[in-house]
Amino acid sequence: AVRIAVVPGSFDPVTLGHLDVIGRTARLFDRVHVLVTHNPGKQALLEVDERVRLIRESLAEAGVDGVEVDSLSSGLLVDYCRKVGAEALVKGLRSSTDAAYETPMAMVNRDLAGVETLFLVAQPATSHVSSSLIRQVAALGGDIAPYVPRAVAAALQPEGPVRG
Ligand code: COD
Repeated sequence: AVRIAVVPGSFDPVTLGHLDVIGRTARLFDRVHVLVTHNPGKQALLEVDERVRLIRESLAEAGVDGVEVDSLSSGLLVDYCRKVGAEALVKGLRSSTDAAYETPMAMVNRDLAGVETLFLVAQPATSHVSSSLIRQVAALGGDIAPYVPRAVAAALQPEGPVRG
């Protein structure tokens, strides 16, 4: 059977940590859908379409093939999984905070539709990187280049960092 996974997230913006998880998922599954969701609990920086574009460019830049990038404007994550025939969600795990946040969602998604959630442990080199930190550093003029794909740095800091 063809094994399909969905890697969901806000990706506001996509970081080198996200890319690591997407690339590792692509090596484990036949097909991967990266799904940009709108998280109502978070103050957004980028429009969803812009996030999709930046993920596509970053994957091309990193040479990751065979990954589709989509967005979810309404409905449940598991409905999307059903639609594309995915049996698993894949998430990155940076810390016990991530685990505490993700565990109930994984349970609900399995209850709702029998969709399993797999966790990939973050790479030490990028385990401290989060989109919220990037948004903050970018807003204050610091250099985000070490943490994000080139396309993201170019979009968020076209003139380069103000400081650093
Ligand atoms: N290294 C490894 N993994 C990382 C890193 C890093 N440096 N940074 C982030 N990650 C992981 C996160 O742990 C997460 O798994 C994923 O990447 C995405 O992160 P974010 O911050 O972009 O996205 P979130 O946490 O805002 O994710 C939003 C969800 C997709 C969880 C949420 O919007 C959602 O589930 N929406 C669907 C609605 C739904 O179906 N709800 C009901 C069932 S729960």
